[in-house]
Amino acid sequence: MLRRMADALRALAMDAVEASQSGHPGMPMGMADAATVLFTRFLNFDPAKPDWPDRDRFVLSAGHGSMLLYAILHLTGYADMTLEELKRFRQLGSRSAGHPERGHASGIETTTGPLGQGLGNSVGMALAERILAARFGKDLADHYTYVIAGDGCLMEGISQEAISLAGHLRLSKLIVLWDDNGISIDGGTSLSTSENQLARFSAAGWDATAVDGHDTEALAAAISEARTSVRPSLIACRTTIAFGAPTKAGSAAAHGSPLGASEIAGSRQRLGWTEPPFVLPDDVVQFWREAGARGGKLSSAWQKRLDSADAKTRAEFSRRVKGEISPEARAALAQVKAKAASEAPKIATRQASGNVLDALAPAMPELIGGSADLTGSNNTKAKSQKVITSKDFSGGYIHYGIREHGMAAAMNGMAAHGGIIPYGGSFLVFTDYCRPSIRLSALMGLRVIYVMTHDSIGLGEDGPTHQPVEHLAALRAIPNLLVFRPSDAVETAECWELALDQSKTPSLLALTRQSVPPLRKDGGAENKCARGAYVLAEGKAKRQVTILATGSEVSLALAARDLLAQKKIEAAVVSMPCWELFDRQDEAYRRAVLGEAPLVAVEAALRFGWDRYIGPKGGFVGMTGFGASAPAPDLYKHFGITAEAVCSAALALV
Ligand SMILES: Cc1ncc(C[n+]2csc(CCOP(=O)(O)OP(=O)(O)O)c2C)c(N)n1
Repeated sequence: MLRRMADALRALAMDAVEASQSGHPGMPMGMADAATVLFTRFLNFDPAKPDWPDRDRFVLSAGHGSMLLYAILHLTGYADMTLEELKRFRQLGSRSAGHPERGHASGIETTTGPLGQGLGNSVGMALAERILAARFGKDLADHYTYVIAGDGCLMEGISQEAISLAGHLRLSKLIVLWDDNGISIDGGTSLSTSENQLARFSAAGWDATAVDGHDTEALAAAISEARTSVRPSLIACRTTIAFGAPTKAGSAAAHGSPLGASEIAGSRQRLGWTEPPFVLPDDVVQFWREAGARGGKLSSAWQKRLDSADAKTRAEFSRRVKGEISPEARAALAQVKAKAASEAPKIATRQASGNVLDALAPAMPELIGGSADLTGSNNTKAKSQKVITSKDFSGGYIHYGIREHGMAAAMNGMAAHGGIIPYGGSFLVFTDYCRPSIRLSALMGLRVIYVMTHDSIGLGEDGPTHQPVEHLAALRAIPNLLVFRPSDAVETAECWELALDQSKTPSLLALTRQSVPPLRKDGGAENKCARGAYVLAEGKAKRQVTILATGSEVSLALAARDLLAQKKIEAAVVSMPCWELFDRQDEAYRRAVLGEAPLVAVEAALRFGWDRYIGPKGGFVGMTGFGASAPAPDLYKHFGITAEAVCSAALALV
């Protein structure tokens, strides 16, 4: 029966790809046997309760094989993946998008398609399980993370970061099934790789074994074995792409285009599948539904365990899974804002961020921090945070190593898993090293917080390789990402509060290495950064010019305002820590902030993007190219980012 159940997946994949004349039939046909074994014998899931927190997680990292997942979701009884949805594969508004998209249908744990990302996410999911188990015990958190990955996932650089982190942390409940079919788009994988993957995984601390990916008993034995391992496990499933297709099996021709009518007819014959397209035999459906129903008992038993837990544990677990901010965390935020306002420290915003974390961490155990080997520079580790190790997952801080991409993908996995709010640090310039994952945080709508310090030429001597100039613009271009650039300690605390409050949006804090003067003396109930931009200093009489600034340049704008005042020019200064939030405000507010007077913007970065506020005729003081290696004050002078320059730019407009 397993074979016929797998053939149902093959038939649905062929038929859906044929119907839409688009998609990838080969991978689902090749991995159908392995997926059938996994879903019928091992994976704990409940289509009636897709969000059951202790379900096993399944990640289709080879997202181009999306039909494999959709067919399984349909057959196991997920209500929203109807046969109609399969017939509308890849059509506008269908749940069965080209690649699996989190949120489009229940049972899709994460968005995949950019190869390797799913594998990276799975490391975060497996880590999240360990962290929750350390706090809540096996009764509430005890599940596996299974991945299907292809050659492409393993070739991508991100896989190295993911694998090596998982091996180091001994994420023993992470099990990867590799679709070892020797084929990618250009042809045989021998065109481009000759790596010994088993040796590679072993070297990273994994168990690695190979099986015939069409032998269901061998697959089951390998998965059983992997579940008992003390290390993460790779199972190389040797498969034939488009298994069953008479001429295209085993060839790249089956990868990314419909098989065509005659090849499909031939496949049906070979497989002994006599049903017409999208028709499923009752007995096969029944077996699949039974596999889907397996989890009902498990999820109810789990629910009983939660219900019988003590009230405090129950409430805390539920709060964390819902992603609600506790009153204790709110109080800590209020306190740290008030403290920043009253003490008015002249510190770098990275340090101000560190102060926020020192206050927050004890009150917010769900906050899991880390850095890609720049902990001391990013100020990401709170004093109270214990380091998470392979032997002890009860801590709150992860040394991700020099693996920005792996860190970001793992954070996406943790956020997608639920129960955790991840943040992680690096230098702003290295957002380039993890941009694909940042983009996916945004696309999926995950609360992931990027703490990116050394945010301009203000970092000084490390020079242009380390000085971001185009990064703010590039990050602001990503939809559904809040880019914050706070100007002082109070704004930093406010921006942290806003980032934590976004349940469906990632945030990035761009923070200075260098000290900045305190600008805000009020740190009360009103979060001024919440509107994205606000008038920090108004003109005493009618404004003649408005200066827009972010982060470390807000103090320059204020100094320029003083210079202008000496020349009897009335200038207002607008602090603009978050463009995206400002753009969401109503027109009246935006107009009131920007005013009617000519506009000058100052930001130690490229002008790119600023024209939307200042217009093509507006003044801009910032960078026009790469930075240089020198002490920060010399660089600001050298590149002309000074109060005098802002003053001149303003004078040129009034
Ligand atoms: C980062 C990234 N680069 C390129 C692609 C385009 N692409 C989709 S599938 C694929 C080949 C993948 O080969 P493999 O994982 O062996 O899948 P199979 O051919 O076995 O289905 C490529 C290059 C992608 N989806 N993501």
